[in-house]
Amino acid sequence: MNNLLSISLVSKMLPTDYVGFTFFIGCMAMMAASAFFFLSLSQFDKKWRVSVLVSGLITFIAAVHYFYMRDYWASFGESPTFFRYVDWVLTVPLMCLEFYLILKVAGAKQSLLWKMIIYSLVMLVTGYFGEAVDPTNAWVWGLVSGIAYFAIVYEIWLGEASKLAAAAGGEVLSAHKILCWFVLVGWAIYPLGYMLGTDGWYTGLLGKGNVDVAYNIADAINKIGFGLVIYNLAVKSTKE
Ligand SMILES: *C/C=C(C)/C=C/C=C(C)/C=C/C1=C(C)CCCC1(C)C
Repeated sequence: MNNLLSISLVSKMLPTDYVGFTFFIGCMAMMAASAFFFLSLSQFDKKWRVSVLVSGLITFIAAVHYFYMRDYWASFGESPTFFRYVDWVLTVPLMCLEFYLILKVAGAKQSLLWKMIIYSLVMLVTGYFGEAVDPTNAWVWGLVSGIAYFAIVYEIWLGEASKLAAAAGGEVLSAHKILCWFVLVGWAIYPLGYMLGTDGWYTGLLGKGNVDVAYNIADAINKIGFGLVIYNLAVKSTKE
């Protein structure tokens, strides 16, 4: 049997394997969050259901990847970089979709959605090249990725998306602001993890660390946190 086929869902985990532990907790947290979002759907007005559904899809897609990643780590003791990036390529555009969906009340156009999706794909594809394809130039790929990341930050904090949020006002504006902080602070954990996991001019400053622990913590904060902000917005707007 080849290596991929022999991956099983029950592999050994040592008590000292804290990386494996964060993968395990990630599986459970993402699953629980998905159940929570899906089961809450019927309580909301129709126009909010899609947003909460997308929150659930984000954590559900992550849950499935976490099962694979946990097992990959347990079997090979290596970072599951490929599954990690497949997960992100699916879930980060869905997070861009969340911005678009809540800003639709203020007239957000599809061009805003596509712009953000393109920025996020540039950010992730270049990040993958730096980690998996051309790690000797990790810092160059990381820099390009970082520029795309700042384009997203700019768009939501100061660009078109921020203007739409201001026009929407009320609960949409407050939710948008919290999501902006998630992207600025919560998402910044990823480039930090990248710098701990790759070699570059920054290695002397930061030292080396476990990239998966950083990514797993960041995913839990960002995917579940993002979903809860949307959930909260849906609860408040349904009551009004
Ligand atoms: C659910 C997954 C999320 C929100 C993933 C977000 C990932 C990033 C913001 C990654 C950013 C990166 C950089 C800004 C530079 C280095 C390479 C990356 C891809 C780690």
